[in-house]
Amino acid sequence: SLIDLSRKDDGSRDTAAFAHDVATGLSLAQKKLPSRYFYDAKGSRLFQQIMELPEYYLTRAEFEVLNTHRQAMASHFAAEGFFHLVDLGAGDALKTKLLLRELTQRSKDFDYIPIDISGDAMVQLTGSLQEEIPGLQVQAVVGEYIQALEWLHHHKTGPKVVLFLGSNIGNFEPEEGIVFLQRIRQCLDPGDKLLLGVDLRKNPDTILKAYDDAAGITAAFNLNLLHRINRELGGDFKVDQFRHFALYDPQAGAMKSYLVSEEAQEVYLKSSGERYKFEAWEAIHTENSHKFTLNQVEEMALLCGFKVDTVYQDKNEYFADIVLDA
Ligand code: AVI
Repeated sequence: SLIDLSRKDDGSRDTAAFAHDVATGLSLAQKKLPSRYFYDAKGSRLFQQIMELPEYYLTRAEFEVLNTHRQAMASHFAAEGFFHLVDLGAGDALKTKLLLRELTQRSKDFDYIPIDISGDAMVQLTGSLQEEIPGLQVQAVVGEYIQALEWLHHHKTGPKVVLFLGSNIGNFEPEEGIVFLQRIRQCLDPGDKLLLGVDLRKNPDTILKAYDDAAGITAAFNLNLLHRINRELGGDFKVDQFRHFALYDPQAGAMKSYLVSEEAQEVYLKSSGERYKFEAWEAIHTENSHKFTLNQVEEMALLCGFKVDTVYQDKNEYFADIVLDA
């Protein structure tokens, strides 16, 4: 079964919020668009391809963390009887399946609640889990993180283990990330746990290449946002006049992505009835992906009412999955 929080009562999706955010972002002196709008059906497929790129080390590194430490994690989570395993931004749950298999082999004393903004992804995941792990109790939820957390708070009592994997926390600005972790904490009781995946600081060359791959998949992923605006908001972006540009700031630990206009041009948006002017080489900021130190995570956790319990890492120490206790 699937709960869709992203549909309004009449069944339509919320394009009003998208239209509002795009109009606001394109009106700023330094233009920006929120990265959460990357993930329409096409964008979600491109992100799947990114996760298979040789340069995008994050997914492989986290897979190694979970594969190496799945037994320890499962013992940790399943120690005290029934619990809800909540997966924020589950996607295809390729990594979570390692844990799910480990947990089902031990006991069936949990249910799995994958949450994702992509409805397509949740339909596919529910299907694949029925085949691969029959008997697993699954309740998929389609919605934004905050929406989903509120739903969780009202509908699921009992112990919870929340997974927030894939360094999704890195796509928040630091202050927003803290507010977000505080909201997760408000939905949890003492004894509940959060498994937080974070991409760690490393050689800047390695990081930069992960966001500027040779095959141009990340560029297509970034540019797809303009196609989406054209399609859903009646925009007339000439997408081939924009290019993907990525840079890494090693002091801030911030990977930054932009779409740069190669020409002076104007773009019209039907949804707002406005024209937006671009100078030649003017950029739209589209995404930050923050890289962390373990000390930063510890500080952040404390600020949000969590305590670091266990840090699991891969051999290269590229990535960490950290158990935080509520
Ligand atoms: C989803 N998120 C953690 C990815 C990241 O690494 O920031 C999104 C992404 N953007 C470009 N490549 C991947």
